[in-house]
Order: sequence, then C-alpha cells, then structure tokens
Amino acid sequence: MTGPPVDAPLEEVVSTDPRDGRELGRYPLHSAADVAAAVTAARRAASWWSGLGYAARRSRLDAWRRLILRRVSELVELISAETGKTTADAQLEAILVVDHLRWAAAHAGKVLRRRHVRPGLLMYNHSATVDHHPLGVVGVIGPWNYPAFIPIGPIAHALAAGNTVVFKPSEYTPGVGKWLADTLGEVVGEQTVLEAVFGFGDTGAALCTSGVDKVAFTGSTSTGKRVMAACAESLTPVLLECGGKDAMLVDRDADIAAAADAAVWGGLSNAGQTCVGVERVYVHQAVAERFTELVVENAAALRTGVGRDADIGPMATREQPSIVAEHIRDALARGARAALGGPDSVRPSTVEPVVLTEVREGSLALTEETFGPVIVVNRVATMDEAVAQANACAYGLGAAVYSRARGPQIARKLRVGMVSVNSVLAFAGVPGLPFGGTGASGFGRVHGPEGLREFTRTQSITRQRVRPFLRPLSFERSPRTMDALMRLIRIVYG
Ligand code: TXE
Repeated sequence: MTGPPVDAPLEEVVSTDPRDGRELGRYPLHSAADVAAAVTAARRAASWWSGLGYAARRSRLDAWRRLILRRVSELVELISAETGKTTADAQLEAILVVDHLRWAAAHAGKVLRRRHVRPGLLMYNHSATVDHHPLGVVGVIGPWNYPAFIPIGPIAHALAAGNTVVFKPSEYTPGVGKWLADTLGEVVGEQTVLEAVFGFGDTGAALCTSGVDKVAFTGSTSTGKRVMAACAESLTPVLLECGGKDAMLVDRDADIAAAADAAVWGGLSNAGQTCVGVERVYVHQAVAERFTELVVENAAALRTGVGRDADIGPMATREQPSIVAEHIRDALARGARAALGGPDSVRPSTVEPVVLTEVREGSLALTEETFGPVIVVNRVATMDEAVAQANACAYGLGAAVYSRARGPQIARKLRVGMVSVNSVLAFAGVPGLPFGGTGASGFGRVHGPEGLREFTRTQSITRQRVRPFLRPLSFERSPRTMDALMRLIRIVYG
C-alpha cells in the first residue's frame, strides 16, 4: 500500500506537483462509510441510467466528450501538474481519453444489443436470444501513471453499458479523478453516474468490499492480488490490469532506425512509467551493434528535467526513483554493461535515460516492472530465441515486433495480450482493440467489444415457439422417443 505523497494530515489527501513539490489541492479522505454511501447513491442512479437506453446514454457521453474537448487544456494542465509528465505526453493522454470515450459511446448499442442464436437440432422448436444487462455499480481503482487514460477505459465502457461508477483515483492524482467526475456531472445533471472517492489503499480496499458489482483495478501485481482476495469474500468479479515487462523484438531484416526510434520513445516517454512501455529489447545479433548505437544516440539527445522544455519529466512518485536505482544496480552487479547512464542517472526526482546491455537472466531489470526510463538491450542469435526470452517472464501484457517479413508471424508466438508490429503501443490507440494481459499482468479486457461485455451480465433465454414433435425434456418421454433422437443425431452429426 502506498503512503501519502506528502506528510499530510490523515483526514485529507494532498496532491502535489512532482516538478516542484507545490501543493495542488486537498481532498477529503473517504472512509469505508463514505465509500458505502457513494455506492448506495450510485445504485440508486443505476436504475435510472440503465433505463435511459443506449441512444440516450450515447448522447450524454458524447456531450461529455465535447465538454472535455472544449476544456482540454485544463485537463492537460492538470495531468501534467499531478504526474509531472511533459505537455506532449499529457496531450497524447487527453487525445486517447476522447477517442476511447467516443468509441465506447458509439458502439455499446451495436455490441450489446440482443442477439439471436440458432437453436440447433435438439431445440429446433425454440428461439434463443442473448442479452447483455448492465451489472449495476462498477468500482474503478486507478493508478497514477495515466490518471485519465487508464481509468477512462473501464469508466467509459461501464457507463456506456448502462452501469454507474464509483471511482477511486490514485492518491497521487485525485485532482484528475475529480475533474472527470465533475465534468460528467455538468452534462448529466439528473443523477450522479460517476462519483469519485478519495484516499489511499484503505479507501480502495473499502471499495472492494462495498457491494459493488465488479471491480476494475489498475496498479501493481501485489495490490492486484490483494484486490482479488478482498473481492473473493463476496465473489465480486474483478478485472485486473497489473502492469507489464513489455519486450520489443527486432529481427535482422527490420528497419533499424525506425526500431531504435520506437524503442527510445516506447521506453522513455512518460519517464518510462507506462505499463505497456518498452522495458526489454531482444535484437538479432546481425543488427545489434547498429541498433544499440542508435538507441544510445537517440536517448542521449533527450533532455530530462522539470522544465517545460524537457522531453523526460520527473518521476511521478517519491518511491519510483529508488525502485529504478535498485534495478540498475542489480543488473550491473550481475554483469550487465551500461551503454548509457548508470546508477548516477537516478536523482531524487528525475531519472536520466539508462541503456543496459548484456543483462543476465534473473536480473530484476528483466523480471520486475522497472517503471522508469531504463531500456535493456540484449542480443539474440535467432528470433526463436527472442520469442523464448520474451516469453520467459511472469508478465504478459504487451509487446512490439520489428521485422519487414515476419512481424505478425513472430507476434503470434508471444504470450501477451497485445502486440504492435513495426510500431510501439499502437494497440492502445485503436479503441476497437481489447486491451489487457495474461499471467502476472492480470486478466479481463478494457476497450473494444470485449471491454463493453466485461461490464455486463450475460443472460441466455430460450422461448418455445411450437410444441415439439419428440419430447425429450419430460418424464413422458418413451424409450422410443430417445431411440428416435439417437438415430436422428447419428444421421445428422455422425
Ligand atoms: O501502485 P498500487 P503503486 C506498478 C509500478 C509501480 C508499482 C507500485 O511498477 O512501481 O506498481 O505503484 C490502490 N485495495 N504500477 O504502489 O499500490 C491505490 O490507492 C484496493 C503499474 O502506486 O498498486 C491506487 O489507487 N486498492 C501500473 C491503486 O490501487 C488499493 C500503474 C494502484 O496503486 C489497495 C501503477 C488495496 N489494498 C503502478 N492498495 C500500470 N501497470 O499501469 C492500494 N490501492
């Protein structure tokens, strides 16, 4: 569980700017009783919201999107202030927010509408339909690295599917959480369909046991396990997005300059604090030297700092630099080489780019999420070796493959939820694509049709249209009936 960002009195969450330590705002620390009250209110609003239907919800969510766009500079400024990320990174985040919100609102009706299913031979006399009902109230627990983009996935999809949401933003980014809830409140005035609750781990834990109908969590794997354990008590379903250790694979026929550019951006943008950021690169030995040179050259040219002209901003939390430093020290102690930077690159709030090569198996930089501007570049003899090494990791979130001839072929061998071929992170920008991982990266999907269905209860209904000729579902069935059915099945399916 994380501690307060500053030495705050316990009844408040204090948000500060990692660039200069300036206080940005104070938010009430919500107790378990406050969370329960928010969930009760959300449950009242849920029947009204689900009763509106897809078209009316869509028009309200579209109005929210337009409001966000009108005031997008506010959102960008707030994201930058609470996370320290550069304006360009915050703008990209805001663009993704709007795009995913638009998609969820536009597609919920199509994806979730009643579907007819062929009844099959045995039940030929029935009609069969599938409905997707909203669950009711969804609890969303958000992280600090993308305080708007990550939670908007479950929030937009849950709302579009007809649920209401109680959202606990990270204690580092309560202001963004409040801004999202307030702006939606401005366009949906009748009832509160998105309520923000503030606090640390205890508030998140209270949300898990508050009686919500599902919890969508993004954060560390260790906290994800605690969330799942808390939800197990009441069989509350969970969706867990628990981070990654994403690999990029670079084949000998790849566009090396493009791959190096992508590795540097994918690994270092947002100061490396991206769950689908590039943390490890496996590059074919035939091109490894050239690739590594370019990565080092490109990374060395970036400006790190707290100023507005920086390419890499400060780390978003006080804890993160020490985790990054530990991973660098551990890799070097086990025999890795620092091709750029090293332990001295880690300052109290900023971390300059670090490129490590020849990192040995078992090093923390290969097994644990570093979540900092550190790129591991290891060479491999074949792409099969690259795939094996990429897969030899507990995490399985995303990956990237650079290859002119064999990109998708290599991608399909990776045990991850998403892959970008000849680009990085592109899958996160396609709203129709489900987003999520496997293994220690969690399970469940946000975005795309799967992301909408996550927040629904599937109900199957059969309706008998005519009385059957044979009646297998009755004690009145005779041995002759069953024999006739057996014969029929053999003829048709045999
Ligand atoms: O996350 P936590 P932290 C990874 C990253 C980072 C590490 C630690 O590697 O170094 O996690 O970050 C709430 N019940 N990622 O400690 O604790 C908490 O208040 C319910 C990856 O900041 O997992 C916050 O809102 N909720 C990741 C949220 O969980 C609880 C993004 C996440 O916090 C809780 C963030 C509890 N018992 C960190 N304890 C990504 N992949 O995007 C805490 N929380």
